[in-house]
Amino acid sequence: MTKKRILSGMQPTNQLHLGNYLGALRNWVKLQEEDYECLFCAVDLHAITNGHNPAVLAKATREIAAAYVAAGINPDKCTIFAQSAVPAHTELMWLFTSMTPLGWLNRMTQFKEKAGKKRDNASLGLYSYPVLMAADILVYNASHVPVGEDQKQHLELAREIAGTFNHRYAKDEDFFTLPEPMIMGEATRVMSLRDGTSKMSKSAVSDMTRINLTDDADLIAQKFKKAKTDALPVPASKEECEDRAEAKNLITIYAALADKSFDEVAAEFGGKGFGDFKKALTDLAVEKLTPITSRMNELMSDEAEIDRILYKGAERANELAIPVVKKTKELMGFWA
Ligand code: AQP
Repeated sequence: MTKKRILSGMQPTNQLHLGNYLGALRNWVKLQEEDYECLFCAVDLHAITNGHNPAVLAKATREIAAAYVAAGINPDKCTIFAQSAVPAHTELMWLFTSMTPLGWLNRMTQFKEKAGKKRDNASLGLYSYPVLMAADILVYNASHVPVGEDQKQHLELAREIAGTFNHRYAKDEDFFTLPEPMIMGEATRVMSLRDGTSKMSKSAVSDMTRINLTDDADLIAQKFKKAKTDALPVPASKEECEDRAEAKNLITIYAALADKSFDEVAAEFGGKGFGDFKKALTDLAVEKLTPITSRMNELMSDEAEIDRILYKGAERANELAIPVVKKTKELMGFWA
């Protein structure tokens, strides 16, 4: 029987942060031990949709690959590659654009958030991002996509596109697998350290809003120390977190890093001052992240090794993706 297949990716837009790690990467490391074929890419084509710096794109792509390996993804077991090294993604995306009504894209909250008030200046790439994401997934017939909560809506769109294609061109047979989102762990949506109502994000202007995987112990301590909280003691339960988004976020982060439940951590620290809690949180984050950071730095000093991993990954990814696009075009009636 064919193995179930996982596809997921991260954008080389900036440094990876704790949200990317807890919401996605850490879960991938666990999943590679299960019965899945795993493909993990650096989604560099997505990274250009909101403006980018050509001088750092390749380096950021290598950094993503280095972060994957440093966090524990085994390149001999999983396929690690750059999205742009597999042209089938963009070809399939184009085929999908003609079966994606604008109304579906208009619902996407990520576009609304990223385009903000300057919607008319936002690129077509940013708007059509979810269609490319659908192609990223469907071109491998991935059965499961481990992502953070923020990507759930895009996954639903990928399922709608797959369903539309199957209905229109494949006589309702399951040519494209409808992918299942996998939203795992306590920290499915890590929030900004300065505003508990907005997501921790690579592209947020202030670096103090996030813990980067490349931050050293001093910087981690400084960022948690300055993280917004309130004048009350640490909440002792979820119920006490009402209107206390920042406190809830810090407990969630602690729970995810410690592999404990939210309730366990709230019971342990509830009623104490935030000073003590932030100190414990810093120690825990440093303990968990420092080995990843140093391994990442080590890997980044050996570019040739990262390129070897990316090259091998691209070969395998192309091998899987090219026949899918070929068959898609055949089903759509293209001259071959
Ligand atoms: N704050 C978060 N909490 C939990 N999971 C998160 N992810 C991102 N932010 C959080 C998950 O990380 C994976 C890779 O995300 P991405 O690189 O594709 O970009 P994104 O989702 O758009 O994340 P950012 O940090 O906000 O990037 P920018 O600012 O560059 O757009 C995904 O699985 C995502 O769910």
